[in-house]
Amino acid sequence: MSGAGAPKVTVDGTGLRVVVVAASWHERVMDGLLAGARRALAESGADWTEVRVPGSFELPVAAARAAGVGGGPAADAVVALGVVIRGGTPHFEYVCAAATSGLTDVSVRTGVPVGFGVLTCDDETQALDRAGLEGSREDKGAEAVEAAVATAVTLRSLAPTGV
Ligand code: DLZ
Repeated sequence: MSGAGAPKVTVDGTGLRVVVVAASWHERVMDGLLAGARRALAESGADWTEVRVPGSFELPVAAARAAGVGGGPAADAVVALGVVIRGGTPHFEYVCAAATSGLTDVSVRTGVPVGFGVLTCDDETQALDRAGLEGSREDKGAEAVEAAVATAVTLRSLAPTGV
């Protein structure tokens, strides 16, 4: 998959409450993703809070809580940020699959959009290129925010489904 064809999404997120759940592996890349997410959130006008978890495997459970599972107020949108880099064992596939299916599940079950800002890369160079840092080609932290906020705004215009 390449970043070609990505839309330029600009939305007014004023009045929305967004929770950013961020993993902690690969600090330099994560710093870029978080900075991009913060820039996009500030531009959108949404209010946000951030929580950290150890690895991308833990993102779904934190996203679920942010989306109201287990009690407490549900955010209007959740943004999940993480970086998984392929190693020499099948661990990569398991962590990527758990994060992807877990976050999809949270979104569909709760009706709270989850922006997917989890990089799944062969090496650190690929990850840095997508981290929104100086010299990066893409800014996946910002893209994940824009997608989540835009979807939250869209969902407000649709009738509740009872899901
Ligand atoms: C164990 C592990 C490995 C090998 N690699 C990564 C990674 O590249 N990115 C990431 O976010 N997390 C990694 N983890 C940690 C798992 O996500 C998880 O935190 C641990 O398996 C503990 O549940």
